[in-house]
Amino acid sequence: MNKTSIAVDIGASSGRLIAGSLEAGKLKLEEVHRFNNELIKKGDHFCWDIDKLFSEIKTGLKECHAKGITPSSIGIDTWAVDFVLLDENDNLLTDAVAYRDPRTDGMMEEVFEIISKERLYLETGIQFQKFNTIYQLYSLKKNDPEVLKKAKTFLMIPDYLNFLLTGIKSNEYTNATSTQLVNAFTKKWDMELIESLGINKEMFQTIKPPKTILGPFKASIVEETGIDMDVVLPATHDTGSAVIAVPEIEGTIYISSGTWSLIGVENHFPICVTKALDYNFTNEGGIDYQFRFLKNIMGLWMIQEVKRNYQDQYTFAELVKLAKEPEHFTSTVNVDDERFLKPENMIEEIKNYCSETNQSVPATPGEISKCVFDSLVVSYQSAIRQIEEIYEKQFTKVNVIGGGCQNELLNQLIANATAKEVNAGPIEATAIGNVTAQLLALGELKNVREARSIIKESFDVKTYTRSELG
Ligand code: LFR
Repeated sequence: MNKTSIAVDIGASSGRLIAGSLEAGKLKLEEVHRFNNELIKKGDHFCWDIDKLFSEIKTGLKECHAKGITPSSIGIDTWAVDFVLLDENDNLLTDAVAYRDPRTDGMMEEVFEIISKERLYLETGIQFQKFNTIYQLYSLKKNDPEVLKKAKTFLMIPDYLNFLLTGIKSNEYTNATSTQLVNAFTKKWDMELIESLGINKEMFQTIKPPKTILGPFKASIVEETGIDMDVVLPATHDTGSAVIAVPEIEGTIYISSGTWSLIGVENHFPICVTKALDYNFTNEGGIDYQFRFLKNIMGLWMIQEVKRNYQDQYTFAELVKLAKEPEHFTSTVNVDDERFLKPENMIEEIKNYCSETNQSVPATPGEISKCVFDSLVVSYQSAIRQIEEIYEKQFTKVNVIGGGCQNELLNQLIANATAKEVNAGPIEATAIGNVTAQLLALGELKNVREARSIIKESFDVKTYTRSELG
């Protein structure tokens, strides 16, 4: 009988447990449990409710048991960069502070006084985002040095959830690279860099790559959930899992479309040239030590916040529909401006930006939404131009993957703006990539190449080309 793996995929707004297995040469998925995730305020900081997330995983495991699903393994992926610290008794020393928290304001500049931006990029290949773990740790060192001194263990969010399930501490490779503390060439913690920042290097764990069988559930978890299996490491960074599910990667620019839009290409080695630094492209570690040469674009977070600021009066589908109406409204914002990372009110921030840049100020939900989608496409187009400049070649295809690929308007706008073939799908890219890594570890699949051709046969992909109206 074919083996089943459970993908736990937790994003900024929701989490799911999805069972995946091979059936008659195709990959089949079944959603077992879904729950909400959101930022909560704890004291002065925006945090993730890590206890709730763990309890939802256990609820999902009980659901598996109740449904008679008997998985061989489970793998967890989440967003990147965030972490917790544990004390000598393995108790939490910190909350799971979220990357949109302003604690890192100004930290990047302070770190550059210790290590130059160029050196940091040459060694890690990682883009400069003020929320990277390196700046979060530096902020702790400045504002809460005692906590950092007491810390015995550094675990990123999926690492911590894995620890709660198995009692085993480790740092998974793909997520570790997002800290900007891993050397892109040795694939190990850059201890010299960590020391130069005055951060305790003992707390970092051995880095383990995707496809590692971490170990079995603790007895207490088996008892509580009624189910027993191995924890396997997928690419625990969600984008790392998602990109595994790009069916045809050669010659393709992908956009992993969710809360963020991650736009880039897959590479066999890191590209740390000056132009890549200037354009702020990252080289995040992937499965089999491939690299994701990509850029973060503010993504659907913009429309998620707009929806929230309209008190959820409109669904996403309604906002998309409304965005089609104001045909002559053309104002755009620079979505990558930090002011959109966590504004008080996204609608007001967009209006202010338009007014400050002497453009028509959007007034209706349709104009606001059109402004968001048009602006995202401007940013995609510019990133594509930069990739083509660095690669000195033209790409003919764009593959949009993830939940955001269901936005038909956005797909069409990309096709119109780029004149490239836009392939939308698979929607469940992250869960597919997560399950794939586990099935590889279990010997159900041979390699990523084979997995991609199975993924191509198993899931719908819709093609968009430039329309005459565009
Ligand atoms: C997407 C993502 C991005 C990362 C951002 C913050 O969910 O993981 O890849 O840059 O969230 O962690």
